[in-house]
Amino acid sequence: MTEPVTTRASFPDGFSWGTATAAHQIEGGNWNNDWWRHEHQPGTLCAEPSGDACDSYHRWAEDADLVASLGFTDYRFSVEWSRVEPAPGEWSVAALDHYRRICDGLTARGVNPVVTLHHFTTPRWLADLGGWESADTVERFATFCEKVAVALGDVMTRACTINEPNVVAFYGWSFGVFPPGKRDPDLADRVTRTFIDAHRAAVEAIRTAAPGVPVGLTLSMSDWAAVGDGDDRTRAEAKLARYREFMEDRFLAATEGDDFIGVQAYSRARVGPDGVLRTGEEGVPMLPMGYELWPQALEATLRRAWEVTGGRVPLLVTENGIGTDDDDQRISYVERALEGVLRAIADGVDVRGYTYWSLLDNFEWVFGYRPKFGLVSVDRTTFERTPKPSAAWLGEIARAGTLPGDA
Ligand code: GCO
Repeated sequence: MTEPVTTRASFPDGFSWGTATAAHQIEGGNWNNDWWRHEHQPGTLCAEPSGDACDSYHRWAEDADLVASLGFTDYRFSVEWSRVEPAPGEWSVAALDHYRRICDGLTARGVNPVVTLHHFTTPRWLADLGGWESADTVERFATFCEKVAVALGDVMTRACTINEPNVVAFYGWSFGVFPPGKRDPDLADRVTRTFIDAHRAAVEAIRTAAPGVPVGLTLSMSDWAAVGDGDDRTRAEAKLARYREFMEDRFLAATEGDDFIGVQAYSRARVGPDGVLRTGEEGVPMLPMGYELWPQALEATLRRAWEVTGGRVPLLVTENGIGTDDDDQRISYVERALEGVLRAIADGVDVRGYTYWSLLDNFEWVFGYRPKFGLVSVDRTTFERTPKPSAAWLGEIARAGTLPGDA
């Protein structure tokens, strides 16, 4: 496929430039959640346990220094529910204070704290009570959001309710590789509905406790493509429509009235008559994550989110990135993705910011520490952080508000 020529232009004034992490992937020692248990259970696909991760629970100030010195305006991180509410109804003041210190520390460095309330992990006790299969979790999550919003309301600049609920529902209950490792489409459907209700309840709880803080959902989206000819093509298209409905459209419909939609895109999903294909198109490289190197995904998903929601809610790229050992490949992937963002903006899509996943090489869930998404590498023994060339490259774009070569 030939790509359209980009009309190079600057990003709009006030466009935010961030980098993201998530508690379980960087903090270390999060033994009280469902993922930790999953990592230690025999028979899962997990490559290795998360262990100390990047020790960011203790080294958050070093991370904040990096974000600020590289030139980013925003840092998106998540609060770990199992630390804040280690047992039902038991709230840790110390944990909330910890996250408040991070927000204050970022602000002092000139960086906006963007807080995610749920990023894949659920307290063990809650998982044991049925977790997202139980409608009771909606209220428990709203209460948790309220506690966090009360504690951080005056120091966070944006709140993301639930990170990729579609991925959690699909991989946890349909595909069976995330906790709780089930393969039951009806349960996956029920979990999806719980997530949607929980998102709405969380928006309300956060708006009440922290008025004025923009709040939204962050959704994993793919550039879906049907392949095949004739009847096969027709069947592929029907399948694609069902996937999209399950993975994306139901969630997009639930963002009505939100302050932003967080679009998260990495690659493309090719669908044949029997489902998602595991092989890439000839000539398109496959990444170690098992999907195609497809920077076009970001532009496609931004345009689709905008179209499906009728342009009623502004968009933010809350994640985009690439797991690769080749940092030049990272730079060219991000550059192409950003060109797509500029094209979408030029066509009137209201995109307010770009967030690279991730600041650090970190715990990539089932894959363990093998995939390297970070702008900064982390020594697995000393935890020493070393910025890669892509970190300075993207930081410079953030400072300038234009792609290299543009005036
Ligand atoms: C997400 C994931 C991140 C992953 C990233 C790379 O929000 O998509 O939660 O945690 O690390 O997507 O696969």
